[in-house]
Amino acid sequence: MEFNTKVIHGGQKHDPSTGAVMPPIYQTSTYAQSSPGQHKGYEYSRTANPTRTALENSFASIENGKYGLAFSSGLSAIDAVIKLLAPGDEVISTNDLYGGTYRLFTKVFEQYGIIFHFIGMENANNIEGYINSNTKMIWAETPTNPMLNIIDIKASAEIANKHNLLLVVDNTFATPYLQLPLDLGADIVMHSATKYLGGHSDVVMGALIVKDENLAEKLYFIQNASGAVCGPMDSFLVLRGIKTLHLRMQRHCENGKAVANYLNSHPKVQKVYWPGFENHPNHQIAKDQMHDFGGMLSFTIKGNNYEQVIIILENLKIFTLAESLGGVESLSGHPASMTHASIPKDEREKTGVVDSLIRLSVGVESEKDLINDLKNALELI
Ligand code: P1T
Repeated sequence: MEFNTKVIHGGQKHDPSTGAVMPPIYQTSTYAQSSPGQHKGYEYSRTANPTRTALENSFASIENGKYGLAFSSGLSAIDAVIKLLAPGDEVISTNDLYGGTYRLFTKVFEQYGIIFHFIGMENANNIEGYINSNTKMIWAETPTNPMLNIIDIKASAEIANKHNLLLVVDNTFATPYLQLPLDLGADIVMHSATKYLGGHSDVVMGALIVKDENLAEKLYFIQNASGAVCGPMDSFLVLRGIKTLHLRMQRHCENGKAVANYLNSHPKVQKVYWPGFENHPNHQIAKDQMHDFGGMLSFTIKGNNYEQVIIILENLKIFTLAESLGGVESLSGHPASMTHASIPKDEREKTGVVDSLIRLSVGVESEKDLINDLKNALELI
């Protein structure tokens, strides 16, 4: 099946009891047994629930994996991955990543003796210098949040393979419509399904997808043992969202390109971060590993003036100032005070998260209205 068919049919079957085309929302915590241990494959909904199973099969299908796992949030999916490790193990992570991931690594898992190295990964060769006998995992986000840096997945996978490390790719910004990390050699794909997979800003959820059975078994064990699962209603909503992922992503990409080009030519804009520009440092890698460039971008204004940025953010009418991204509606964000506030100022400024940086999640509205909205707000400074 091709991707556009997989988002609708991949891993799905009609409900066996009624023929329902969409899986029912199995709002149940438990399942009757005719005798101890005699059941129809479901015992307790932390372990498995049929609506969640349908979604997990869809996750596996769209990412070209074999096994999918759904969690209560993106962060609980990340939490499950790090629980594969033991005290003393080391992780090499990109230094430009979602602030909540950084907080989970540094404030929670460092307490349990896991060591994280945050490095620039724009040049994959940088990774090898940090590998030692305790290194177990490489954590990559590409494109990165919020600087839209691109990490070469294939080159990172070659390094991971050579040193017997797990390569995890947070595919939240790209989605499988744009890139397929497992096909490029990654071991685990992670998503904040809250974003493009759900697509309608009405659910918080996380996803993991793997090919390897052994790894899947370890992760299913952690999913059940730690228990950070999502409910059947949320599973239903994300499954419904995935059915239009290809249509939404196509428009996100078109609008993202239009907005990036508009901002790039605006006299008050200092710099636009978007991987589709030929002068983006890893534009060629983005072209090779992605089908298009997505709907996320960030920009700074000339003079790096915090007050002016606040004026812009307060006066955008169609772009709503809010955390999150990837929904049909356009959102604006101020990473320094919102999504990346948990990263110390000197650390975040090293990667470019300065006070005047604005992040846009470009939605699927009319391109003309989005550009006018930005034009009107920028006129006020
Ligand atoms: O919010 P949650 O579903 O727990 O997912 C965390 C997460 C993980 N990875 C990436 C790349 C993310 O962007 C996120 C969540 N990000 C936001 C809420 C945000 O506005 O950037």
